[in-house]
Amino acid sequence: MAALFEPFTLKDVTLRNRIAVPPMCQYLAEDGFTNQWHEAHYQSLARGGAGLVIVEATAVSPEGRISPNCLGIWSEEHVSGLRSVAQRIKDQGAVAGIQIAHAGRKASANRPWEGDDHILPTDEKGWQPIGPSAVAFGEHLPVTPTEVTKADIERVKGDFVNGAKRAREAGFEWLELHFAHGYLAQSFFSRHANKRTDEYGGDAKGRARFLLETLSAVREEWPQNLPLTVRFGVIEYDGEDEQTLNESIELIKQFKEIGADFVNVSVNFNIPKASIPWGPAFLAPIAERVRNEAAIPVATAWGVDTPELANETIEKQQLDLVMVGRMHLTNPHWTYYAAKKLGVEKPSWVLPAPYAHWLERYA
Ligand code: FMN
Repeated sequence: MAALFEPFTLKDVTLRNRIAVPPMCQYLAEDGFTNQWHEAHYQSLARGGAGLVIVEATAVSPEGRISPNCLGIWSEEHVSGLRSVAQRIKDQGAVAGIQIAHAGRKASANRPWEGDDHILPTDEKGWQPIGPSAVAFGEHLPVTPTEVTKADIERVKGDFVNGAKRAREAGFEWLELHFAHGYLAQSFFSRHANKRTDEYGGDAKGRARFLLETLSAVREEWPQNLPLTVRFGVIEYDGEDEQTLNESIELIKQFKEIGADFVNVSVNFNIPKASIPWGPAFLAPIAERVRNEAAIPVATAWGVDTPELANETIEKQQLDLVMVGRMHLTNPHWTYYAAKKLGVEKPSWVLPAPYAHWLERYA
């Protein structure tokens, strides 16, 4: 059996294989609500055979959306639509995950295909973003965020806790906190974005405080028997990478101590001009280092998306799960394709019977 097709158990949840669909924003919600697009999209991804499907960055408050069309989980009214999406994922045999998020200073942006740039707070579609300090990301996101007060920090932590509660009410079994990609939590940990002089800034301990307090508060809410995971950028590619990586791994050890079960290792994206060495599975060795040094199961995305490469990262114990993003957009049945390529016995049966039977019969 190919390593990629071994089941994976974390807490009380077992994935049927090591393939996960990472969160991918669809930018098609109105007022944060799911619609038929989300239902069909997530159902088809789960039908394709992946072990875990993580619903896109879902904002814990309206101001925490990347764009006006991001999903939301800031009110009880959002729960029923999300429940329906989670149910569709589960009905297809995948574990239903969700990423909850606050976009921080990158909030209030146009959709990627409509410019990806800030919508100004003066525009009726836009709003004023917040951040750890009044420092703008720059380039296409030039709006200077409002520096959060301690009251704001308490409010946002509470929003994450309420988001986690609602995610559970909606039936999700795998929770991912978005601590990556330059959004609010990641920017708190960043030397580029966080210039605070109070206890939420300064050295790594201060910059970590918001992340640790948020995780800890969510841990109280999220059931102990279900995976609580973090997507965390551990490297900026700004020339100070060893320092960032070391600080990040130390922080991940603390995440683990206060109850994180798994890390989806990613890139920081706190600055517009990073020198990211894009290439197949370029983060796998970094994720492996996190796995070994912090002794926590990991996944990563970013070009781990040929069956052979994905299988190798699991076989070599670099990763515990592979996150296959864009390839799932080209082919929601990527797991079937991988099963065939890797010589899995009866590969068609990673798909539901009405497909599998005919594919096997006329193979
Ligand atoms: N990453 C997140 O953490 N949250 C998101 O909501 C999110 N939205 C994305 C939307 C799209 C359309 C794409 C292509 C990527 C998005 N990402 C997001 C990043 C993906 O999760 C993933 O890291 C990226 O696609 C690289 O993996 P891949 O090479 O397998 O595609």
